[in-house]
This record gives sequence, C-alpha cells and structure tokens, in this order.
Amino acid sequence: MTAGVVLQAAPIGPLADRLLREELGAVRLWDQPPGWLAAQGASVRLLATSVRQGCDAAMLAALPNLRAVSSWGVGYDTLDVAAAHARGIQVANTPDVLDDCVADLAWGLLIATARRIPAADRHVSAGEWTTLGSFPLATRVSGKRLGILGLGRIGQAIARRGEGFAMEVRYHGRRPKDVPYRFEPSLPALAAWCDMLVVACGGGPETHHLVSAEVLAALGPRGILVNIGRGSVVDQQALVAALEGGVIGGAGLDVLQGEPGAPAALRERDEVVITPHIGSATIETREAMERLVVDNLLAFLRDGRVLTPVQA
Ligand code: 8YV
Repeated sequence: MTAGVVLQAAPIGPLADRLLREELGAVRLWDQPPGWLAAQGASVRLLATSVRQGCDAAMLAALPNLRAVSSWGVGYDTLDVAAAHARGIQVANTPDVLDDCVADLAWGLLIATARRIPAADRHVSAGEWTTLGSFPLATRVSGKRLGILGLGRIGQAIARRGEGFAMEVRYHGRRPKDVPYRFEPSLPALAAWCDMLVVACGGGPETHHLVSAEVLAALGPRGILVNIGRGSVVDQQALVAALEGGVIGGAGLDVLQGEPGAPAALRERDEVVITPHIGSATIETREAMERLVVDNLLAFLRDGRVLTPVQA
C-alpha cells in the first residue's frame, strides 16, 4: 500500500517526531501555511496525533481519504472514534506500554495521601520537626480494602500491586471480568465497602461524574479517593464539598477537571495530594508510547492493520 501523505497533527515527542519524519516522511501540520488542510486534506491517508491534540469530527471531515489514525496516549476521549469507525478508518492508541507506570503512580498517590507524606515533608522543610511525635498520626494502608473503578489493563496492574499490600480487592465497571477479584455491580456499594477507591477508567460521556456526592458519602470520613483516570469521572464540586465537610478523608489526584491547573479549593488542602497528570511520564514509558505511535502506522502500511486498535 502506498502511504499517500502522512500528516502529523501536532508535536508528540522528540522520538515520535523524528521517526515520523524519517520513516514516514510525515508532513507537520503546524509548519504548513493556513489553508493547507483545505487544499491538501484529500491527499492525507494516515494521521498521527495524540490524546492531548485529539482528532475531532472537523479534522476527520477535512481528511476525506483518511485510512488510519495513530494516537499517542491510552485515552481516546478527545478522538471521535465513532465517526472514524463509521467511515472504516482504523484508530490506534498506545495501551499496555504505560500500565505499570500509571499503576505505580496510583500507588504513590495512595500511600502519599494516606500517610500524608507531602504534608510531613512540608513540616520538616518548615523547620517544625522540633520534637519527636510532633506530626499527627495518619492512615494505615496495608491490609485495607481496595476498590477499583475500571478494571482494564491499568486497573488490573493496580489490583496486582494491592495483593503485595495484603489488600482485598473488589471492582466496579461495565461488566464482570475473568479476574480473581470480586465484581461489585453498584459503585456506591463498592465505595461503602472499601477504604480506598481508585479511579482507573477512561473519560467521556459514559463515565462522566460517576464519582458523585453519593459515592463520596459512601466512601466515608476515613476513606481516600485516588484518580489516575480522567478528571471528568469525578464530580469535582462534590469532591471539594466532601473534603471541606470531612465527608471523605483525603484525595490523591493526577487528573483534574479543567486541567492544566488545580483550583485553590483543592491545592490548598493538606489532605489532598495533586500531581500534574504524570501517570505515564517516565523516560522509559514515554519512549515506548512514542515508538508505538509510529509502529502502528508502519504495521498499517505493511499489513493493512494497526497493532493496537482502540477497543471502543
Ligand atoms: C498522558 C494519558 O500522561 O495516555 C493517556 O491517556 O492520559 C497519559 O498517558 C497524558 O495524556 C499527558 O497529557
């Protein structure tokens, strides 16, 4: 199959940007004059993009002969997958290669929040460690009950780590899976059962505000919420109210509604730990994600199939 034009919608990262240019001769949209899409869009067969940049209905409409989209990131909430599939366009994301790093960060946030590590560090940095035992007691992690919302590949990597902490794991999702953890058909019931609830599902209309005021109330005053999925899954106003009212014990958040940036109502709270959407942000994992963006397009050219199609 001839490549036709390979279009890169936006910068992805140093490795992907270089390989797309060297191995696929990709045209960089951001370097083209205004009007390029309207004039040249029909020549484009393959598109490289990212979950940050996305690929909406307008972009798809501007590329009438598009055959495949390869997107950086496991999330695809910014891609119009339904519209692409309706036209027979294959859509690939970058799953698997980031599971371990995202699961590691979920555990980092869980332990940091429960054991109040950032607040303890601030206590020492401020020179307040003047007597032994001056820092308040925190919450135990090992042996607790772990609830996971969304037991996909990342959710399962989080669950496996829970076994190392002697935690019983249960989960909620669209449907039960063949896993050694108990499925809980009701999210409020899962929240009421667990001590720590980790959000590991994707974004989009299906999961919007699943973590509601009711779910937070069920989690309870010593419960901890961790979110490494998407900010849109948590009703953020309800979360702020729950933290202010002592309805839950704390939150560890890698993703927020309205990111980048965090509202003062969250970032100024001692029992909240926030990281700037860095779940996959290690040198090793980002390199693997960038390589997979390119490999998906090379596989499509070779075999007519991308390696890791979005499972929508
Ligand atoms: C990225 C992600 O860290 O893959 C995804 O869907 O959310 C992460 O891997 C994120 O897109 C950074 O902006």
